[in-house]
Amino acid sequence: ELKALLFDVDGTLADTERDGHRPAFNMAFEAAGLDWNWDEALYGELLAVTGGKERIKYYLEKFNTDFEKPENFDEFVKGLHASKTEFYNQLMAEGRIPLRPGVERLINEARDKNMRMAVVTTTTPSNVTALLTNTLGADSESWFEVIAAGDIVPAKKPAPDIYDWAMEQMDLKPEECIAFEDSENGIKSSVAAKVKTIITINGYTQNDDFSTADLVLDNMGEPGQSFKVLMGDSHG
Ligand code: XBP
Ligand code: MG
Repeated sequence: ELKALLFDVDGTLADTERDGHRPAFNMAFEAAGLDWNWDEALYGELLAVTGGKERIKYYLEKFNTDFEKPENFDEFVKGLHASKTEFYNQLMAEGRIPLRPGVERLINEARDKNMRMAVVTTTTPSNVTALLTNTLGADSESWFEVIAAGDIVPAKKPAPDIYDWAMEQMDLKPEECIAFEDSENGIKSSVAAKVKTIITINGYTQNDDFSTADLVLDNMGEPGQSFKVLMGDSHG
C-alpha cells in the first residue's frame, strides 16, 4: 500500500539547477575574486557530481587543474559554498523560480489524501526552506514529515543512504513509497534504496539513463488523473 511520496528537489520540484544553483555559484566565484565561470554546457558536466562542495572540488580536479589550491583547501571550499548558498537564497527570495508544472497540484492532491510526504535531496537545508516558502507558502515546510537534506548522510546521491535515512525516520518500507526524481544520480539513489521511481525529465537530464524508472514524464502537468489513481482515488 502506498503511504508516502518522497520528493527530490533540484530539477524535480523546480528548475533550480538552471535558474538558481548555476548563477549562484558564478556569483560566489565573482565575489571571491575568482575568474571561474560555469556556463550551461560545463555545468551540465559538473552535475555528474551531486553536492555543491563536492562539485567545486570536482571542477578543480577535472576542469581547472592549474588553480593553486590554498593550504586550508577544505575551509576555502566551505567558505565559497556558504557564499553560494547566500546568493542562492537571495535568488529564491526574489521569487523568480517557480515550481515545475503540476508540482503544486500533486502536492495538494497528496495532502487531500493524507498521503505522507518527505523531501529527499542532496542540497543544503536552507535551500529547501527558501524554495518551499517562496513558492508554496510560509508554512509549507511543515507539510513534509522529514526534510532529508545536505550533509545529513556523508554519501550523497547516487548512494541510497539519503533515501534509507528518510524511510528510517518515517518508519516506512520502500514498497510503501514512491520517489520523484529528475536525474540519473537521483534514480540510482532511489532505486538502490528499492523505491519505485517516477521521473520528470528536464533540459539537463533528458539524455540520462532512466531504464530503471517505473514511469518517465516530461513533467507532472498533464496526467493528474493517473496520480489520483496512484493515491487511491479508485477506491473512493
Ligand atoms: C542536487 C544537487 C545539489 C545542487 C547544489 O541533486 O546536485 O548539489 O546542485 O546544492 P539532487 P548545494 O537533485 O539529486 O538532490 O550547493 O546546496 O550542495
Ligand atoms: Mg534532482
